[in-house]
Amino acid sequence: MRVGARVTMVSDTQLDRDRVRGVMASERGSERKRIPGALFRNCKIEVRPHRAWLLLAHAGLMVDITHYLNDCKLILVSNREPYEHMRGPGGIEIKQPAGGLVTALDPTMRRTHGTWVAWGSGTADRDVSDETGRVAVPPGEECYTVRRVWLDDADINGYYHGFSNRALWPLCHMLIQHFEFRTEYWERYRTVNLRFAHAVADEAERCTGRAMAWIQDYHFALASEFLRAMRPSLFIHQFWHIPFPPADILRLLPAGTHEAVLRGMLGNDLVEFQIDRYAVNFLDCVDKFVAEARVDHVHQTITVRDRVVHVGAFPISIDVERFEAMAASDDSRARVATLRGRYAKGTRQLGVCVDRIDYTKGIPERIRALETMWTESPEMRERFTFIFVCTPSRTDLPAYNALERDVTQSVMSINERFGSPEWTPIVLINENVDSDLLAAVYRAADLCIVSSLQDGMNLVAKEFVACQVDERGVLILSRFTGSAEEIDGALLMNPFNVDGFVAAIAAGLEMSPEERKRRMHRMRRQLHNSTIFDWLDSILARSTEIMGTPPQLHAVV
Ligand code: ADQ
Repeated sequence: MRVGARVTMVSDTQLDRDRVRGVMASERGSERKRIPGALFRNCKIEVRPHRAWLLLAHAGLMVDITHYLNDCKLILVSNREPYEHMRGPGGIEIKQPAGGLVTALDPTMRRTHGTWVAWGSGTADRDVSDETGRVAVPPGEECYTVRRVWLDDADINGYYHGFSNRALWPLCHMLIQHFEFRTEYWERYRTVNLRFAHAVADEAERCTGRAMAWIQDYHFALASEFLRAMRPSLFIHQFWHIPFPPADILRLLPAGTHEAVLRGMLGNDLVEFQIDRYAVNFLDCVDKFVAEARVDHVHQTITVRDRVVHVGAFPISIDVERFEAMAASDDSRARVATLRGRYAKGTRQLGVCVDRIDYTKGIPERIRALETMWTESPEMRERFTFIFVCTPSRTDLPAYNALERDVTQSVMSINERFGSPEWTPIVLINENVDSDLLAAVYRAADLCIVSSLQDGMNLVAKEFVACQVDERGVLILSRFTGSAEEIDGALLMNPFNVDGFVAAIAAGLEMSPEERKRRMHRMRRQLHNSTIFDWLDSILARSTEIMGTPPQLHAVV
């Protein structure tokens, strides 16, 4: 815990205590949650026409996509692993990262007995894995395999902190002032991608029937091409979670490198993006930089030599019913009362924002808008309190540390300048909070601001909508998020335009209860038709269509 910064903090344990001044905590190790023991036991099964099978577990509704896979083994590839073995005081502990991807894919992996290939990042991972890095999970049930790929410090620096996070991440978000290319990063990225491709090829080799590899994200732009060379007939597809930039930005990568990234991605049979704009950028880049590729912009396909690569938009979402249930619980209701009693007494409103501290999320821009509003319109002071739930992220990179310091200092100075004994303008929760508390904060809020400068999708916007069970909140959403192209009912704004940003906050605060309800109701209805399980379903449906194997519905007992 770091002590010293003069800001106001509230955390789960402090909710029921008085406000604490002068302390800020940061629990860096807490980004992962422990596995709830019997989470997936006692599953009951139900059929839904035109959609996949659903597993009703007490964790919420989960889609079962086994009918798409039939006898086809799913080999999933991601940088982070679904289970991490850690050395703890009482022996080896198992942790599971919080997040939508694991929530959606873990049940699928359990039922299909697939293999999840990922970086073995846990301190005790090697102790429990066999000589090829394989371990059966989840503990006590052992129904699928995690295949760990080992990375040393130089690999992590070059592949992960280097090319992935200092080069591709800023470039794809078009924030080129943060772009940093080193040959060493690139070489490590290639080596690690090759190592992952070998691990996947070996897993495909081990299975007697067909296999499908599904690669996640920008950490593996080259893996598909390597894998294609090793296993030409394997069905390979990739979901790209972040934006894909236009050609003029991609070519900031040195000559040879940007073409290599595109050729790498063309190793896939299907490349999935969050929204159509990113898919279009990818097609344009391939058109410009890959001489041997023929691009069909209408059908969104690319022919390279004798192969056809399909491209499409598949917007990711959240486990809507899980968030809704958390927000509607008795615990949540009690927390909402506490939060509103403390921060939104009388006519005062409560705003919230939730982010990893990342320069793509527009946090300084948001602080600047609030500061401008409170400076230029003193009558807006005391009208609302803002809760910032900001979790430190990628703290090994200097740009992220600098941003965290900057955010803390700006919040302190705003609180000192505008605050009063009765009012703290910004309450900073500088830690990773558990999802139950998050759901209560979302429910309690009258206003949620998502101000990303660029964002592939942004799940916070969707979580806020899911948790607004009272339908009283307004969503102020950056135009530059994937969510803005999906959600109809938010107040859209441009975070670079401070006056427009201030006007959007003012409009949100002034909006009538009827108008808020109308918009929120519409957004909630949309969200229910587009959950993370619909996302999974549509990707697998498209994959099997391309593979030429229509799904077979069969009873699951
Ligand atoms: P991220 O950049 O991580 O994901 P986002 O979609 O906003 O961005 O998801 C962040 C998640 O972390 C949310 O579930 C949020 O609740 C959680 N979170 C953030 N701060 C937290 C805190 N302090 N405490 C607890 N939880 C916190 C990338 C892309 C996105 C894309 C996702 C999924 O950058 O554009 O939406 O992948 O594809």
